[in-house]
Amino acid sequence: EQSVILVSDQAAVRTLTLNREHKLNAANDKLLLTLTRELERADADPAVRVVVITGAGRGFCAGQDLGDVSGRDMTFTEHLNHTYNPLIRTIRGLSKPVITAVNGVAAGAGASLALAGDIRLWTRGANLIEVFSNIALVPDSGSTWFLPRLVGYHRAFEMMALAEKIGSDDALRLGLCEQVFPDESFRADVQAYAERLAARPANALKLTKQALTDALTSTLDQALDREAELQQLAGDHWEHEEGVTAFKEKRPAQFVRE
Ligand code: T3D
Repeated sequence: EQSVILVSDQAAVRTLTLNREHKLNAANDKLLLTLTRELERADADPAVRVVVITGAGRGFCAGQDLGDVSGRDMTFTEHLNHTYNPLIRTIRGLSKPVITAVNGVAAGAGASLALAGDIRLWTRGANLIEVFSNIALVPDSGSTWFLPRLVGYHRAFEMMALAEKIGSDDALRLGLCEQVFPDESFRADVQAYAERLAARPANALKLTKQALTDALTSTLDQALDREAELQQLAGDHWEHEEGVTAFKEKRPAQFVRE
């Protein structure tokens, strides 16, 4: 049986590819649980500095596999707590940067997954649909948290209520992605971007992710306290010394040590 998640390493970048091409990588439980496990494995592997999540074929992820819902022996609440919620929590809690490389349509929970990355890279032809209301469900897997923080309540509500397709130009304008690359060179462009990120100071990036994530739900006072606490951890790390020394010696800093 073909694996639902393909795992490949190039340089310090681990790429996890959703692999249910015939259904635009719609998610079944096996895909969701395997993806979560592979993210945890990538986090624990010292050779990996950046993780990329992408899709095989012409889609990124069409959300929940609708063929798998009826006859399920779990309630919706149980199902979300068993599959999607641990996945999104794992991405947001990962100590390494996660790039979602959105190679095609991202719909429903697939849209939430696309938004959950630390860096979101899209192909020109990609699009995102908060498709849940088409089947009279509530946006889940973090969409209700990510989207209003990016576009505000009103635009988020409109996107969710009308389930209209957002193309890459609008996504860039609205802040749903950081970069748009041509379809033809997408895989190579994502790899090059990921390698650039992998050369950055890993400890400082880990702490930056923690600081930003905490600040999203804190007061300014709390954020200032948290910065002061995390800055100590950054300042005590060899990366900081290397950065300062490299600056003084007028050479590029070397943040990767074997
Ligand atoms: O716990 C819970 O279960 C709740 C969790 C919910 C999370 C959710 O994600 S709910 C939302 C579920 N997703 C959808 O409702 C999306 C359904 N799909 C679509 O609306 C469209 O397929 C797309 C807009 C994503 C893409 O359209 P298009 O025209 O590019 O492709 P297509 O022809 O519709 O799809 C291609 C094939 O993929 C097709 O199969 P076929 O006819 O060639 O055999 C289609 O049925 C299949 N497919 C696409 N999405 C799904 C799917 N099969 C199962 N589940 C899907 N979600």
